[in-house]
Amino acid sequence: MRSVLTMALLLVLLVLQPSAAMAAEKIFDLQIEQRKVVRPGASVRVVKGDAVTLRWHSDEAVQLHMHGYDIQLDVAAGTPAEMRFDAKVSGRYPVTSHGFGPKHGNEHGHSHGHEALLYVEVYPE
Ligand SMILES: [Cu+2]
Repeated sequence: MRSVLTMALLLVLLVLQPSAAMAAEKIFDLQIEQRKVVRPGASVRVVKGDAVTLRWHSDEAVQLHMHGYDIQLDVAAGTPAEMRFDAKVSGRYPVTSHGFGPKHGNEHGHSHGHEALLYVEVYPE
């Protein structure tokens, strides 16, 4: 009886394994220098289901905004800060700046630089 249960459990584990292996934890270290992301291609690619961390490093204080997932993050100069999200919806999402320097926090409203710093691309499974 016990071995049957063990077998059943093994089967369940074997069946579950492939899908569990597809979702991954992905961490990206991103460096901003002189108001640009230092990274060839300037996009981050993940797969739907991934648990994603964008770890931002900047040489200047900045408030970042990832569109779609709508995450805002304040990054201080020289101190890494993290954006974490589960990539539940596929698509291409720009990360823009709400302003560099120490003053942006007092600004009203919601303004962006005209250029995206980075694109996050979430691919279907
Ligand atoms: Cu914004």
